[in-house]
Amino acid sequence: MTEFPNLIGGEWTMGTRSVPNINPSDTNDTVGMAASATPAEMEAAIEAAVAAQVSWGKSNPQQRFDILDAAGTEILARKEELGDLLAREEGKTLPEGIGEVARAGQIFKFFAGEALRIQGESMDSVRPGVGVEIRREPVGVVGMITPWNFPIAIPAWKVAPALAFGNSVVLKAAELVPGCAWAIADILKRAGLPDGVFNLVNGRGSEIGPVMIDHPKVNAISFTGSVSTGKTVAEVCARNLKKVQLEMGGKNPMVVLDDADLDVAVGACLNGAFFSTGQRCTASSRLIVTEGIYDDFVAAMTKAVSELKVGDARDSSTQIGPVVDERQLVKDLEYVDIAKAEGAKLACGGEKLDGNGHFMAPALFVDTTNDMRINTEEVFGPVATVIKAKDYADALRLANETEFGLSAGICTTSLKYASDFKANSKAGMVMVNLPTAGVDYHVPFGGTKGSSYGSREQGRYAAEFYSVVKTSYTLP
Ligand code: UN1
Repeated sequence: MTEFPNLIGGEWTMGTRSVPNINPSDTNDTVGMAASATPAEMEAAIEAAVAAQVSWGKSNPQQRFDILDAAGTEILARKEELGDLLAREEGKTLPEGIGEVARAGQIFKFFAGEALRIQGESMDSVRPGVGVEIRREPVGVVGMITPWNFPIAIPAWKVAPALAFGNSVVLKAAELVPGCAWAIADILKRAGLPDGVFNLVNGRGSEIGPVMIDHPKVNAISFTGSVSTGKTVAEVCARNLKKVQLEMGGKNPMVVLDDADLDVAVGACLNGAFFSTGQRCTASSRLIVTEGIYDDFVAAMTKAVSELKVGDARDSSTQIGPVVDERQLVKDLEYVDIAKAEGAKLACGGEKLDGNGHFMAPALFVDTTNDMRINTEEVFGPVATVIKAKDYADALRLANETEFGLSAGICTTSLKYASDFKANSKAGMVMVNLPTAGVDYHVPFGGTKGSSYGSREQGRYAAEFYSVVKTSYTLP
């Protein structure tokens, strides 16, 4: 049986406890056994990270470049194999899994380059003869908590910038997807990363998470997950005066205007709402459609959704893989019932499908209103709704009327409406004629309101979280 051990201070360890990694497409298939760390192992990993950070923080940019670049090269070279592991443990389709692995490789390459580009500033003081310098320094030890839905890309976009800026890392990946996190650990170790600079501590979040976020020697926490856990993380970090960054949920609107190209709109909505089984915080879960195109859109969208082929993630004919686990499937089906009880009209799907996996027919609700629970709470599954809007102004209002603000899209052929939407959407990311999900790796990622907290992830902006500036004054 394959084992996915933790990596603590450069040592692989299965510890005293392990849990099976189950394939959501076929629950009879065990991908391997994953180490499940104890609080004491989390403590040990933090101590290892503290010790290793001192020299890693002083390492030169070439060393960091070489290691991150080598990791990126290996990830890209093995994208089919690792994409298959991802599809097998998480349930993304094979093309999605391979695409995500490629993205992780590109992220490592990007941040390899960033290690060479860490910049400072120098300027004259306002006092005569005095010079001022501003330098970016590592934050120290960064703790990371990552979700199951992007098992390799999200760890990559936290770990790569952390290392590029000279920090050491303790990563706790989601229990459902230990394989991809283990692959990153294995690749970094073989790329020559010194012991203790990167530590993998998978285990039960409720047991080892608090040890990490409350620990006085962990200087910063980067978290992606639910709003409720995120709030707790922020509270504990605030109490410890710890730097914190949170990426949480979304209830992302996709506006479809009368002048939209119907095929483009249906394509963007189908991808945004249902690809990756709708398990993306950037998923287009509220489709806000103006009156003139509403009936045509609903007819075309219903047809497209009902034709989606749900099945084993690694079967080449599958378009939509399984829901990640039993608990999430129960939650998705509960939301279908909630929506029905609220008076939303089910156009198609919404039922559990037969098979050895957690399969669900993608659900499309029509004639919904923005105040229904199905439109205010994040489902995180293959469920989308259609909301009718009078005109553009009404659609914009509905799009912004949410406690979240991650991503927002508009389908239109009008430059005027596209420009107005980019200016007036309250989301952190805006897409025109594109799905709300599926972002680039070299530009900032993040939202407003209940979706994000702290500085942005990814691209050059990652420097804000993974470094701290020092200002020095010199009188020669
Ligand atoms: C994407 O849509 O390409 O958990 C990325 C999530 C996000 C990542 C989405 N943090 O879904």
